[in-house]
Parts: sequence; C-alpha cells; structure tokens
Amino acid sequence: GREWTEVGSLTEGLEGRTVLVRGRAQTIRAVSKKMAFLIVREKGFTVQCVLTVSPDVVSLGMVKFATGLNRESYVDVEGTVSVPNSPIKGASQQVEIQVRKVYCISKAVPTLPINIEDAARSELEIDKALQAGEQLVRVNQDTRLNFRVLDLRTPSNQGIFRVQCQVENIFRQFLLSEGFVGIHTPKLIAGSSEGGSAVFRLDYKGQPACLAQSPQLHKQMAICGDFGRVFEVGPVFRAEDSFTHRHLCEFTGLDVEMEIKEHYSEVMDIVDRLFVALFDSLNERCQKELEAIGKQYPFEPLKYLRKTLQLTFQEGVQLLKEAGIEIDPLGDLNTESERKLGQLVLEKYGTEFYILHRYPLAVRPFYTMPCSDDPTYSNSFDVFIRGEEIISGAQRVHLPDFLATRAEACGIDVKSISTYVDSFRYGAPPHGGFGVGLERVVMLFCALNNIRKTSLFPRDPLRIAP
Ligand code: ATP
Ligand code: AMO
Repeated sequence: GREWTEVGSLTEGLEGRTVLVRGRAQTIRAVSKKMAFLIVREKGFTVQCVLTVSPDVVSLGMVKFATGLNRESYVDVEGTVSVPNSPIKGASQQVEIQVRKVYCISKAVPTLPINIEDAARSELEIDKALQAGEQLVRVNQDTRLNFRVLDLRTPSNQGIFRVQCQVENIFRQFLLSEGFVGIHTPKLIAGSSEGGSAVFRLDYKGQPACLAQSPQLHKQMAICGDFGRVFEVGPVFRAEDSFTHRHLCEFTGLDVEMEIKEHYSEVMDIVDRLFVALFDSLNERCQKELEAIGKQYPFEPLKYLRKTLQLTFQEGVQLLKEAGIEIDPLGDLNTESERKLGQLVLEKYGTEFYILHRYPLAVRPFYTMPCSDDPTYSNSFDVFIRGEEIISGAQRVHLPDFLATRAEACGIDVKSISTYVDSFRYGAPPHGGFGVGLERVVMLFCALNNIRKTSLFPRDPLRIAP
C-alpha cells in the first residue's frame, strides 16, 4: 500500500518530502482562479494545503474542484512539504503542503448544523471575534450534543476522550500491578444496589428487576468468592431526576473491592497511590491532549501532593466552622459546603485533591461499616477534586444479620437482595472498596464545567439520543 502521513506528525523535518494525508476539508478559501488554500484536519490537528496552478501538475480544473468541496468532506491530499517564511495562522502544523493531487473520498452535505471552527473556539476568542464584528455562531451545549459526531471533531473533544482513555488505562495497569483481578458483574439485577429512588426498573421476563446502580453487591460477592482484590470498569445506571452539571443517568464506573487485613486505611492507601500515579501519568503522557483542551477551556494544572491529604469529616466540619459556615456535624455536606471546603483545604494545605473520611453513618449506604469506637461514624470516605466528589468508598459490613438489619433500616427490601446478604453466611473476609466516576475525574482534572463534556454520548434525564 501507499505510505500515509498523519497531519499531527507533519513537521519541518519533512521539508521537501512528498506526503499523502487523509482528513477533513475544514476550510476552503479561493484566492483566485489559480490559487486556493485548503485546511485539512485529522484527529484535531490541521495543516494548510496550497493549490497553485502550474503546468502539468495542478490544472485550473483541480483548483476549481478543490474550491467546490463542501466543508468536512473527507479528502486525500498528495503534495510536497514546505516551510513558509511567516507563521501559519489557522492551522496547528507549522508546515504547508504544496498540493499535487486532491481526491474527495466522502462528501459532506453543503450546509452543516455546526461549524467546527466556531465550535472549537474559546469563550474569550468568541467575545473578541464578536467585538471585531466577525460573523460567527456561539454553539450551545444542546446543539453540540444533538450533532455530537460533528462536535466530537473539535481538538478539545479529541483531547478529552483520549485523556479519558488514559485514565481507564492507568486505572487498569496500576491495579493489575497490585494484584487485582478484573471482573464483570451483571448489569441486570433483582434489587437496588444503592437504595434510594434513582433506579431504572424493568421487567425481566415477568420478574421485577433493575439496571445496576453500581457493581456494589456483586463486587463484594466476588470477594466472598475468594478473588481477594478485584476491579471493574463498566456502565452504571442512575435514574437521576434532577438536572445538574455533574449527574448523568448512565456513567462509567471504575470500581475496586479488596480484602482488608486491619483497617480501612488500606483502601485509602490504594486510592492515594493510584491517583498520584494517574495524575503524574496524565501530565506526562497527555501533554498534547491537555494543551488542546486548555486552548478551548483554559484551566490551571491540578494541584496535588505526593502523599494525599486525609482529613476526617469532623476536621472538615471544624474547618468550615472556623470560616463561619455552620453545618450539621452528623449530616452530609451539600454541594456548596463541599466546594467551600475544597477552597479552605487548598488555602491551608495547598492541594486540590484530598480524602475526607469517617463520615457520619447516617449519611452512608446500608452496607457501610460503622466505626468500632463510635457507631455514629463510619469507616467510609469520599474523595474530592477541586471541591467536587469523584469517589465514594468504605469498609463493608460482612456480618449477614447486621447487614440485613442495616438494609431494612435504610428502607431496602431485604428479600430483593437476599442472595447478596446470604453470601456472607459462608465465612466472609473483612473487606472494603470504592467507586470512581470516570466522567467526573476527567471533568474535574481539566476543570470543565459540565459532565456532558466528558461523556461521549451523554444520557441525562432529558436525553437518550443520539
Ligand atoms: P453520589 O450520589 O454518587 O454519592 P453525589 O455527588 O450525587 O454522588 P451525594 O452524596 O448523592 O453525592 O450528594 C452530595 C450532595 O450533592 C447532596 O448533599 C446534595 O446537596 C447534592 N446533590 C446530590 N444529588 C443532587 C441532585 N440530583 N441535584 C442537586 N444536588 C444534588
Ligand atoms: P457513589 O454512589 O458515590 O458510590 O458513586 C461513586 C462515584 O460515581 C460517580 N457518580 C456519578 N457520576 C455521574 N453521574 C452520576 N449520576 C453519578 N453518581 C455517582 C461519582 C461518585 O463518587 N457503591 C458505591 C461505591 C463504593 O462504595 O464502592 C457507589 O456507587 O464520582
């Protein structure tokens, strides 16, 4: 076959070489009948291609054909790499292609619902352009999501989903290296796994069933099945009935469950080392992607410590109190107090990533182990990035009768989870674990303002298509 060059790898080192690239005709600009500029985009990278009429190489007809291409059509371009005298505006690559041939592989319709160049601009650039009297359309979130395949073509989106892939990849690699086994638990289950109303109910061949709100029950059962340490990457379903910037009805859960020898701090230790390794590797291996995201949505790199800060819930309440914010010491933090605590922690400890543990038992799910020294508190934790929750975790109750009592007290129909409760009747290791929201990790690492930006095809209370 012929040799192809990726647009993103076109650099000055290739000057004078003949290359063949395939990508989108992002913009086409005719200077005259004899000359035209074509910006070709591939995976978010762009290169300027120059068509100049010259005998035996580029005909008037070819320039006409190129200038008649619809934006976003898929094209092949063959030509010679050249280095221009002045910097190129409007393309990521600082070399040009002097075109010899252009082929159209697949035509796009003449009028697009989204102009990719407009969709790729930052708010600041849009404001400036509008002030300068430029004609452009601010592409709103709903339009982006309605025409997601076009929206996904922007460099920032190309970056976001490559970063997301890396988060998943590091999660797996790290846990495998620590002796965890990857598992897959059922998503069709008989009873609610987290309690509450946020559950999609369905009919399972005549039996009541629901979509799993988490792998909680079965990941614990895998521990009863002697796998010792397990992890899962899979879909999680929540019938959220409100519309927020951080809740989806379907998201990707990164779940962990493990035996505990002495203390739930063993689980928090995994969180600490996993996330420090994850942040390090994102900063190291996703530089281009983070840059592309930051160009459209400017953000400061995440501040985190080499050893993750751990505060108790009581210490958190105290910090808030000192700042003049009174909250119920046995209640939960609301979104606002979580944010505020995030700011206070940053000021005092210089980190935007921290663990808050020993939550009041009353605000945690039924399977959470109470503290042995004071059962109003629990062996549980949440983890925050930039003042927002990305992880919940805990030691679990492994005593079946107590588990049944707790489930009942939390309003869960024990019959619907009886096989789960019974799993602990055959000897069960003390254990704990945690669940991470993948979309939230990417959203908050990049300080994005909406979880829909980090879900490929987001599902929220109003959206089930595309
Ligand atoms: P999870 O439900 O998975 O634990 P979460 O971020 O929703 O994650 P919660 O413990 O449910 O965390 O809630 C924490 C706080 O977030 C609540 O006290 C509440 O203020 C706020 N909150 C939770 N769900 C919603 C919602 N659907 N709409 C608005 N605010 C919410
Ligand atoms: P929790 O319900 O806190 O805990 O969920 C774990 C993590 O999942 C993410 N998350 C969400 N992301 C997007 N949209 C949602 N609607 C949504 N709800 C939750 C958050 C949250 O921290 N079984 C426990 C975990 C465990 O203890 O192992 C659980 O599901 O990032």
